Amino acid sequence: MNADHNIPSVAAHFSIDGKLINHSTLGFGHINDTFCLTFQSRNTLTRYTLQRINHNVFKDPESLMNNMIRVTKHIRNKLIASDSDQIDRRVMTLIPTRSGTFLYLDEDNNYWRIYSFINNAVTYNEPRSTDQAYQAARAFGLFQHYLCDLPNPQLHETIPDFHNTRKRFNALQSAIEKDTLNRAKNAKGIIDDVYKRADIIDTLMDLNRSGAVPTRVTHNDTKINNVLLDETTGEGICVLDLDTVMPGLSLYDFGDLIHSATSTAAEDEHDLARVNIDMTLFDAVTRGYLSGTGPLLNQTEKDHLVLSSKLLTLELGIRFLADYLEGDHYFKTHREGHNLDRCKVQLRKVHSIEEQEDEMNKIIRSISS
Ligand code: GN1
Ligand code: MG
Repeated sequence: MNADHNIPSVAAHFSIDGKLINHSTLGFGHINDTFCLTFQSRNTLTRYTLQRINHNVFKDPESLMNNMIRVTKHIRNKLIASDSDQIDRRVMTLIPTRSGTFLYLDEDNNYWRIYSFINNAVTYNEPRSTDQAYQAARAFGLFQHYLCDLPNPQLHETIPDFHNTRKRFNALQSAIEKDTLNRAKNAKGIIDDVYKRADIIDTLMDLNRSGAVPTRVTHNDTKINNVLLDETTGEGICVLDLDTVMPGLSLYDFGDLIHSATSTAAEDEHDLARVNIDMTLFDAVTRGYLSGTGPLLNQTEKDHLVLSSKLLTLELGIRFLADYLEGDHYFKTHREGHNLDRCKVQLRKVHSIEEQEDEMNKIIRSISS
């Protein structure tokens, strides 16, 4: 926990009854700081999730919160309209501050927000079964389905060009050329590996520009640990981490799901021999995602599921590598060379996809028919 933050004083600005009796860090996110708070009111204990928004990454927290309010309200209305059970466990609930907004800005210019804590639910960094992979993917698919008719205006772009792979690639190139920390020599093989794949960098954006693949409201960070699964039933219950929900392509969400939910190795696994894209999990994730999106995707989108798996896996590798070369300012790191290790895992996954492309296409054909 960051010793600089006075959590009780932050929590006191939110409209919560009772006394804060405990707080601890929570989750494995690379960007924001997350804490679990326990309040006692008479004999009842209630938990909440407190987050500090990383404003170096999210430059406009007010607009971001505006997105989040609209998105959670829209989903809540959909759940009500469909007579869903346990609505408060299926969509995040923001807690207002004592002045009635949803953001508290402290003296050090940190932005804070609180949600209700969803009990009896868990996240996984890697899937432990095909059912978990299916459930996580279905929840993200459903999420996109719920948001397909979000009324105008368009959501604010919380990180401009977030999945603009061309810009990500150019940023990497410039980091390699500058090589400010003289780290490129540690990454020679992996840099070559990325450059060999430069020909696919523009593919998804080109499909979008031509109109073949539409812009939709997408999550844009569909890592498997960004969805809660019910601890008892295993059902994918609630999608988290809504900071990057904005205009995007469905294929971004599918591709990001594939690299995070079809591999049982950690994102920073040292032993690359343990890293591969598992075809049973690929089958489960694809089924889950398509069952959630329902009839939403068009044929061109369906035809590019494998390509998006490869491109988004590569894109994240590029981002990890650029951050490593630039001095690890973006992703939180916990050891030396952490971002380089993460990049190697992503590239190993790209290889694994290339090795199994035919099999992946076969799986998709069999699901579609
Ligand atoms: C970050 O915040 P978190 O840890 O869920 C990142 C994603 C990456 C992911 C890789 C805003 O997600 O884009 O895919 O790390 N989020 C942002 O683990 O950059
Ligand atoms: Mg997260």
